[in-house]
Amino acid sequence: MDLESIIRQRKHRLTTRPRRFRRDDHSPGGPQGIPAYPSAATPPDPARPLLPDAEPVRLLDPSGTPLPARTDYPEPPVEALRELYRRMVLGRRFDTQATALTKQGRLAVYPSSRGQEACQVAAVLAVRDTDWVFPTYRESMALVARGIDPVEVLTLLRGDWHCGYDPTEVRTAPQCTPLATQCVHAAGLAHGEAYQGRDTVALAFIGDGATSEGDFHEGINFAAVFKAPVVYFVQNNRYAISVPLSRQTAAPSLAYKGVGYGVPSEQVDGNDPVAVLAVLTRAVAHARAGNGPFLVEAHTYRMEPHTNADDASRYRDGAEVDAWRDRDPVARLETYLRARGVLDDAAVAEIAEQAEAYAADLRTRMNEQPTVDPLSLFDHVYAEPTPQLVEQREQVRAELAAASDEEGVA
Ligand SMILES: Cc1ncc(C[n+]2csc(CCOP(=O)(O)OP(=O)(O)O)c2C)c(N)n1
Ligand SMILES: [Mg+2]
Repeated sequence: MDLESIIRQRKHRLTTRPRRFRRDDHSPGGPQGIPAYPSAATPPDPARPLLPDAEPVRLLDPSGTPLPARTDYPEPPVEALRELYRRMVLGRRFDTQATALTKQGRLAVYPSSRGQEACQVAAVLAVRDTDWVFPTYRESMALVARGIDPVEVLTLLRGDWHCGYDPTEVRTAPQCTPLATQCVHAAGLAHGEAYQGRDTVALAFIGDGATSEGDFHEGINFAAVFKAPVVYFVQNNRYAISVPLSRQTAAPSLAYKGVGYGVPSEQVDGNDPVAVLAVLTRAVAHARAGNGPFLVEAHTYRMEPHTNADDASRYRDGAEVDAWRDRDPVARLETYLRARGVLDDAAVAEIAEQAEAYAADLRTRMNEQPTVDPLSLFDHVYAEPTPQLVEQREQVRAELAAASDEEGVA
């Protein structure tokens, strides 16, 4: 093709391609046909002060007794609370099974979220299937509570090279190990979705320690400026591996970190499942309504070591762990639901049975030897493999072929 034809073709493509957006389309009104995307000029939700309550929101006391009702955080419907309980029981059983699988050599590593069941499960119940979730390595329980196959959830921790599930199908990003990177991804996705006129909310999980990372600050700042519908959910479990909260921040609450970016925030008792669901439901509604991001800090506790490879007795006292055992979120919700008359011995036994069946199925499937093609190690390293990579691939292929010949002879 001569130069003139190429230019003509390019010009044609440029003029006929649908206009995507211009910089000034960020103003209310947006591109034609797309509902107004709230901009920095949109006034903030007047009902939401930037500062969180001085005390974490709590609707049940640690024994499961209801506290006075709050008009700002109405109690979720009882059916939702019953389902929350069921998924928390299943989640806890999943968690103990995953820890056992590390001891059997079936998982390379597992970061337990025992003690954080209220946060893990209520968070995914507060969003829709069409919303996006951005988890960290700690959120395996949240992902199974979202309905993702537990074997797919554990694929990465088994040592496979991919995350097991299809992120676009389940609208859940791969679990992030590099701290806080998911905060930026969530801001970008939420911005894009809102810009295209969809009311998707992005829920980004983050730990207390990771709020010291630059990506957390960059993500929340971007989301605030562009009013991207993100809920940043900080699970303050008191430790970043061995580093206690007192060495992480001098702020009175991690929720205060939202204020500097113009993001309204709230603190919640992270071991009170009813309060976590109520606070996150409102935070998600705030973001979905076009008011921009929201930050929630849940005060909770990691009952187990950082991962199965950690020895927590080297940096924390057993008495501290025991004190948190008394604030167990599963027992707390069970007591409350029994008192409300929506849970009895038979229902508790049935849910426990479901949890056992769930764990047994997980055990069986995790004990099957995975079939992984060793040559897939070389896929997706570069779009065009380098000569060295081609050579190494050939070396491995030849070794595998020789090994299978030997097996055949023996
Ligand atoms: C950028 C980066 N720095 C350091 C690490 C190592 N690291 C892994 S987990 C972790 C602690 C994170 O603590 P926190 O954010 O409180 O989450 P938690 O593990 O308690 O859920 C650290 C420092 C990492 N994964 N990524
Ligand atoms: Mg932590």
